[in-house]
Amino acid sequence: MFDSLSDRLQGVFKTLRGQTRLTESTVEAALREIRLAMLEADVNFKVVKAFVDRVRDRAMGQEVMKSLTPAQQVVKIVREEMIALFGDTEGGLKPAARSPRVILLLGLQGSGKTTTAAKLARWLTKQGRHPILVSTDVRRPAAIQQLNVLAQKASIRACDPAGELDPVKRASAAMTEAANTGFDVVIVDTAGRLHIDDELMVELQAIKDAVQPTDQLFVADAMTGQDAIKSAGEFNHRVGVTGVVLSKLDGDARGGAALSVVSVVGVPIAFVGSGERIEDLEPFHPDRVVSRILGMGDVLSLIEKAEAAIDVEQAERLEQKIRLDDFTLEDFREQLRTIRKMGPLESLIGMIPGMGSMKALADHKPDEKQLTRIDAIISSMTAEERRKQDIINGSRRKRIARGSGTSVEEVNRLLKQFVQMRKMLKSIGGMGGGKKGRRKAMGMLHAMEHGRRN
Ligand SMILES: Nc1nc2c(ncn2[C@@H]2O[C@H](COP(=O)(O)OP(=O)(O)OP(=O)(O)O)[C@@H](O)[C@H]2O)c(=O)[nH]1
Ligand SMILES: [Mg+2]
Repeated sequence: MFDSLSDRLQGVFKTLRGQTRLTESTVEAALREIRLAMLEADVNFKVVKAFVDRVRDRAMGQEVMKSLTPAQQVVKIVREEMIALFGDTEGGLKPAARSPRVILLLGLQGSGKTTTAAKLARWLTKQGRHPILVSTDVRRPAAIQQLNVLAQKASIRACDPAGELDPVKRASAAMTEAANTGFDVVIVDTAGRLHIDDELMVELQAIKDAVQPTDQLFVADAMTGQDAIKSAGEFNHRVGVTGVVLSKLDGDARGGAALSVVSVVGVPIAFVGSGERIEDLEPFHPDRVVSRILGMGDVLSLIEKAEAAIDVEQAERLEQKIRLDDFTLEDFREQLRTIRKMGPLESLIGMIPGMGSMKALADHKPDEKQLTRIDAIISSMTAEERRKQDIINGSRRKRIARGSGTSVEEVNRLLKQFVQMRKMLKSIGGMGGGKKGRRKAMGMLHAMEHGRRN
């Protein structure tokens, strides 16, 4: 998402930076490009117009045109105005005193409510909360079962009173269970419709009256673009919406919906869903998304991802090993697997500053297949070889290459780089533990990933 918008805007900035002095006509030309780029990304046209007008007002100002770095000033203005489009509020859930917190999920059919319910429960668990899920979707056969299955996968309790087919009673049962058993968040999944209809609205209102939600999150399928915005507006009008969850941002959504929703509906984006896995939900951070669009990288998200995937104990064991110079190919393989748990490498690389443009990276894109090969090579070694790589002589190398379906050159390269990496790791190993140490270690592993290709 946002890829083409990002490319185009970065192109505009590049042209601007090429100018030593900005004139009104160069700024006007840039604004025209920005306008087109945003319209093409499916941003609501009224939002685009207001945006461009605001940027123009500020960019044509005396201080900007006369400043020593007018182009940078314009980039700064675009950045600030874009953050303002997102409402300039951090995503996630606002603190609430009430317990249990009750989250009602709303949205059209297939928008991702049920999936989001489970993802949200998982996210809350990570925040130390104890959520309970309940489905009130009695209309679609198997909808209740769908939530139960997802809940089970995520080890979350789903309240499912046997034979109860009244949506309000199902929601109330979850409230009672939460009160009796100490769950501090109740997540209520609701039925969807292809279009907004009165029957559904009456049902949602009844559920709302019964559970008195703290949050009413509208789940919008980002792929449907402006339609998602329109229905968010209607739900807001009829039942009330306190925040939006944009789902399916991993698809080929152009991003316009995300950039329009706050201006059009007036509620902030709380979370974004970026995949079908239960982990694929994150609080929305406007400044980071804007930085990503404008090509400034998204280091914070990257760090968070890395920290979520690394289990602390494992990281400490690793640090210890590095300090004792006892880091083996076995550990290396384990680390590679950890990196892969963080998600596709391409998406991680995209977050590194200066690497925003994937196209430029096309010919040295780190390649998942290559990682599989490295894993295969290490797995073809004996346990002893993995512990003491020095014993891997010529004939062993041949055997390993054959066993892993690779070549002796590849085995050689891997071993050479492993030795280099050990050296690098050792030199940072003495820097002490804690978060900083872990981050450093991750950074080194990434460096290794890059080194492999050189
Ligand atoms: N790629 C991707 N798929 C998603 C995401 N969120 C949900 N889906 C998929 O979208 C489909 C519909 O999701 P559901 O959670 O069942 O949607 P719903 O709103 O509960 O649908 P109804 O209950 O029929 O109204 C499923 O196949 C999900 O796996 C996402 O962030 N990315
Ligand atoms: Mg559902």
